Amino acid sequence: MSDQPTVPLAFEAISPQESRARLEKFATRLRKRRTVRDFSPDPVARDIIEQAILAAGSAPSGANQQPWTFVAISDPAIKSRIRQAAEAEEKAFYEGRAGEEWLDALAPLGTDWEKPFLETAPWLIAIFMQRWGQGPDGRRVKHYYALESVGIAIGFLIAALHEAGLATLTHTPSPMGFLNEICGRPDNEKAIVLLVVGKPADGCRVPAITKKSLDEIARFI
Ligand code: IYR
Repeated sequence: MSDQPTVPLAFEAISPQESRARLEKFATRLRKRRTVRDFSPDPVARDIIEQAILAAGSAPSGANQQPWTFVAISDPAIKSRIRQAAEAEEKAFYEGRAGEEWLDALAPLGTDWEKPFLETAPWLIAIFMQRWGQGPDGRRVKHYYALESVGIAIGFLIAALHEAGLATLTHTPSPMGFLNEICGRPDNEKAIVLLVVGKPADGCRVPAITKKSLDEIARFI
């Protein structure tokens, strides 16, 4: 082992019974998460968003470089600019750029170019990947597995917000370059997801889709 400083692991040993009981609760709750496109304008307190971002920031990352920036947006004027820019991209996407095969794959979701939720929902969180970092001397620092790391952090964020009783939409208007300008992020950062966050609208409905079974997604060898 190296002589880097260490601290004791905060580890709580539990029995298999306790594992099962906890998983039953946790997995049952996670399975109730659904992507929502119909949001209530009800506000959500900033400290709730802060705690969820802190949970996301605890995710593992390549060389612990934590190559992410979370921009949480609640200002109606900024949300409106984001909606305008996103809808311009989405219109081009749905009216040709996507191609027939992609549009066929999206058909069960019933999506289209209009994105009113970008203004209705109380929060948008733009998650940026830092393609490279900056050393104290201003020189570029290579980031390892940045995209994988950001993907894991976004998973933590979605799970934390769900646990907090909030709904999310993993929105990916493509391309998302406009977010750098609107959010004031530098060129080394690339928007990966625009997460829409809030409470679902009263009477919100979601597509009748299902998740694959264990047999379909897992192999034990
Ligand atoms: N970005 C578009 C299209 C879209 C693409 C995928 I892949 C989805 O899972 C859902 C939508 C939109 O947001 O409508």
